[in-house]
Amino acid sequence: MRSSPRNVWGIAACAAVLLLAGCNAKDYQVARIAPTQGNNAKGEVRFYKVDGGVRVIATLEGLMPGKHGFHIHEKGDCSAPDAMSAGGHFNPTGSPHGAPTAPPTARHAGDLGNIEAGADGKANYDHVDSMLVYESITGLSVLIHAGEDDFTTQPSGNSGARVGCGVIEKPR
Ligand SMILES: [Cu+2]
Ligand SMILES: [Zn+2]
Repeated sequence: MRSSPRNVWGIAACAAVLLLAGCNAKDYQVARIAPTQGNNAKGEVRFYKVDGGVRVIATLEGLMPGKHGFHIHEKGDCSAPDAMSAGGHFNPTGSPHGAPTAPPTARHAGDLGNIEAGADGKANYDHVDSMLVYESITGLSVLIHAGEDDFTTQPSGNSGARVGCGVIEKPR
């Protein structure tokens, strides 16, 4: 099988994680992001278990330039054309919406913040989240929004329509 640039990137990311935390070929979970109706967002979000939490590495394309709300949602269901089937933010602690840097009492576990696309519509994200529990996210969804998450407006940061959605799975 031909190796696409994205696969090469994935191998490179795994090698980078290997240096820090150990990494074998299947030691991560992945959400393959597909566009909702009328949008073009696509790409991949990987989750690695690391010391101090979960490392989230995303590579996306097809976005409008600028910031986009980026969250884990509570239902692993991207079937609706607007992805409303994915439900609200993953919030096992019953906390208000907030920034990923906020304490657990002031953010949803699924609040990953914003992902910022350049003029070419491509976006990268690489952060270790200290609140996420690796074992708890399988079967949930990752959503990309049309607008910026303001970290303040309840219950979801006023980040607008859902432009991309993917279910978190073990790689096959
Ligand atoms: Cu969201
Ligand atoms: Zn939230």
